[in-house]
Amino acid sequence: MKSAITICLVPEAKLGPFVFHEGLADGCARAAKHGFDAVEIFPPAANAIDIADLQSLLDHHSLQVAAIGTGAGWVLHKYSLTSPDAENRAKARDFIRSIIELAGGFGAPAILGSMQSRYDAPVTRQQALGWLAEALEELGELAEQHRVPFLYEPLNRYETNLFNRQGDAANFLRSLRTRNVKLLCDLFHMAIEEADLAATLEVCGSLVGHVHFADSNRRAIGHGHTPIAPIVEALRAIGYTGYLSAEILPLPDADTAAKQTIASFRAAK
Ligand code: LER
Ligand code: MN
Repeated sequence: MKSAITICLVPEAKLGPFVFHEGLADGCARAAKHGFDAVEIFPPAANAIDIADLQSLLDHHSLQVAAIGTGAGWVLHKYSLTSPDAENRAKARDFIRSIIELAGGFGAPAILGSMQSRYDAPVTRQQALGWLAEALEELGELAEQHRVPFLYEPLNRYETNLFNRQGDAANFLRSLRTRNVKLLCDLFHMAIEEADLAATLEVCGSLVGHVHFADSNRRAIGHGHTPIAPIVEALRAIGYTGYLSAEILPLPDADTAAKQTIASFRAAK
């Protein structure tokens, strides 16, 4: 398994679960200094990233891109794949497509988290899941062209009413034609929703495509009450070799959270 840490480039998400907020150069330098293998980036849009600049930072610090998030489409524009407004749904797909292309160029997957949003009457669950499935079919195939998966992230009940539990989301993904959408298992959401995190990961098996490495209170692993050893054992048992990516609050400060994360990662690995 490989380690990653988050860099947020969206000032409006300053209070979100991201470790570094001072730009790509600063975030890459600090990620490398702490010994991470990769960075996970939360950009305002695909065209906000200068590809050559990012590549030179990655080369300079021997880092990879673990994944790129699409949540700014929701935070900044309220774009949603399950909006009742067809034009909004189309803009949501455009936004995500451009992030898949950007991330694909770095050999990394894009993430669907907040842009799934939630449905409310008069939209029915069936309608919302229909729109989600249609989008995942297309976005999964687009990601395939870059030989990376597209990541679907079940969120806790306070953030979505589509899928809160990994097993339910896994069954939904198995019902699609595309085989290229994988689960992003965020241990913070799982601590709220799952009865047994390790057993859930074992059931999801090869569908586990990425892990957000966060404790029960969304702080660095070891700063909450999620027992991490059985989770890592389960990931090993299913042959997971992807990232454990610290999508966490920068508490008590970014560098302490980073240091705690890398220590927990090394102890667990
Ligand atoms: C995104 O990865 C996530 O976990 C959501 O809770 C958005 O903050
Ligand atoms: Mn997450």
